[in-house]
Amino acid sequence: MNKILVTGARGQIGSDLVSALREHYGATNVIESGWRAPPHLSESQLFESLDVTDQRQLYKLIEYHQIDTIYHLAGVLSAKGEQHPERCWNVNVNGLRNVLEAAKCFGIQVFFPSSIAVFGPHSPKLDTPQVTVEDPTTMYGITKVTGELLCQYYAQQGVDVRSLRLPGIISYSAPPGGGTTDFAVEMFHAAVQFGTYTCFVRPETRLPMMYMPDAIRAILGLMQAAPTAITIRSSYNITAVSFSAAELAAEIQKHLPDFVCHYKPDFRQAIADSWPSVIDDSRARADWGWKHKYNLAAIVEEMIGEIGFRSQKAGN
Ligand code: AKB
Repeated sequence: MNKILVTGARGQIGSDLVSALREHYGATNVIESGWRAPPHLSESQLFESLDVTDQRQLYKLIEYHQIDTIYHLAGVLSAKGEQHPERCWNVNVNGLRNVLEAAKCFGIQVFFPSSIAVFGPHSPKLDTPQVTVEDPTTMYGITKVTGELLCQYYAQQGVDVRSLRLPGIISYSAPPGGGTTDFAVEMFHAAVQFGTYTCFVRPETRLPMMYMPDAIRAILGLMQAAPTAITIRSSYNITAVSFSAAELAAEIQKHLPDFVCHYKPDFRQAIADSWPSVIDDSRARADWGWKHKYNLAAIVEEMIGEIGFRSQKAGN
């Protein structure tokens, strides 16, 4: 029987992952946690306030709910991390260490989202291999490299911890919060609502991306794979598509021909420039059968449809 704790449950990935987990494992077996309780909770939605840097609070919650699986999504993303580096280190590293210590203590399975941010200017930009130079320039990237090493260390001590180096995630249900790949999601919303967007990276900036339903399938697929299939305990490279800001704008214009995109790069350009454009995820595909479903055209079609439908419903 799975009794699941999701940290950072109200973030971009958490919002969709919690619904998928509730569908798979039953609503009452999934406990959401985060800084603040959401304003509206139905009776079957279990929520606990949790600061992952507080080890005692975490242990109490695990014991009380008899948790056997943690999806540890609480974290500070790349752009926010540059504005608050100390908080980024504290939440991303100390929070993860608390979760892994608890996992060792209570025999808990853990999912940890790493990122393409582990790579840096000396990592190959194209087909970035699973094992290569990792020299991140951001505090966020540094915390993810450290996190991966912690995962590998605790795995050697018997913890069943599994991880993915996620690319930019695109979704319509919850907004991303403080990342560099956020321009992609922002562009969709601005295109539908205002017909214009000022993008904070240059048009030729190309990054690996993935649509949320693919990301959810990847996370669940990894966690459900037989332990013997998992040959990498630091973190798997994983990807779906790579496109530039200009290619995304052009694909959106196929649906919204009047859409205009302007470009005004800010500090996030340097972060994007330090990351790979296309990564090689062949180990994930070979080890546990990872396969993406959505290409750029399919992502854009669904995103435009869903955002349009939702803003019509909201009367915008
Ligand atoms: C970010 O932009 O910070 C994240 C990531 C790629 O890890 N989306």
